Order: sequence, then structure tokens, then C-alpha cells
Amino acid sequence: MKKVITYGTFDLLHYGHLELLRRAKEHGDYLVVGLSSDEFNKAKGKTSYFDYEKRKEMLSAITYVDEIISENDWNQKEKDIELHNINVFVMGNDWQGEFDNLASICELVYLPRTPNISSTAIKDIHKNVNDRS
Ligand code: C2G
Repeated sequence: MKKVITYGTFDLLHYGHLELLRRAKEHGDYLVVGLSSDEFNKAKGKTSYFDYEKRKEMLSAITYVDEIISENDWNQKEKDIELHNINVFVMGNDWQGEFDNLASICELVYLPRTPNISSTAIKDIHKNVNDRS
């Protein structure tokens, strides 16, 4: 079984996330998602709209996703890859080159981001609508 892993916050789940997960799964038979904890989001300088449990609930409803683990720090990827016998590491290409150190232990794939959609943009739309109402 070829195992794939990817990491992210996956807040306000949207088409861009879905396209990433769909394409990541195409690289193997089993997809593990390292879902950023609320605490790690702070370390990433992000605050998510939904907390970890809700983001995990939504992610687990996606057919491409086979397993979800918590991402708690920047340095757990090597351990995760060894522990879960991962063959392929996939990220959107906004991270191009950032994880090349993992090339010695698994295949790396950076996928083009889906244009014109982001959790931040969705938050802004939500805010504008609320401000107007
Ligand atoms: N993504 C995408 N297209 C978008 C938005 C996001 O392909 N329009 C991809 C990102 O490139 C990433 C994944 O979807 O691979 C999850 O995006 P985020 O939740 O924003 O993840 P991020 O905050 O980049 O966290 O250790 C790695 C980090 O946890 C990555």
C-alpha cells in the first residue's frame, strides 16, 4: 500500500483544499492528513475560524482522507513519515522547496495551488456581509 501524507489547517474547508486532497490521494492508496492543532496555528501566526475538533470533523467527511493526525510542531514530519511508513509527502506549491529536507526519506510532490480561493478570502466575505447587515 502506497501511503501519502499532507499537512495543513484546512479551516473553512473549500474547493482549493478539496482539490489538494484529491490530487494528493492520486499519488497513492492511503492519505494521512496532519491537521494543525489550534496551538500550532498560533505558532504559524494563524487563527482558524473553526477549532481543531470541527476542522477534523469536516476533514474526516472527505472520501480522499483515510486518517487524520494532529500537527503540533514544525519538526514532527520526519517522525510521522517513519512512524506511518509514508511513501509520498504532498504540499501545495506555496510551500515549494520548504520541505526538501524530507527528500532523503520519501518522495516529495508540490502541487499548484487552486487559484482565487482561500480561507482568508472567505473570512473577509463573511465579515463584509455581516458588517453590511
Ligand atoms: N491549498 C491549495 N489551494 C488553495 C488553498 C490551499 O492548494 N487555494 C493547499 C495549501 O497549499 C496546503 C493545503 O491546501 O497544501 C492546506 O492549506 P492550509 O490549510 O492553508 O495549510 P497551511 O496553513 O499552508 O499549513 O506544516 C505545513 C503547514 O501545516 C501547512
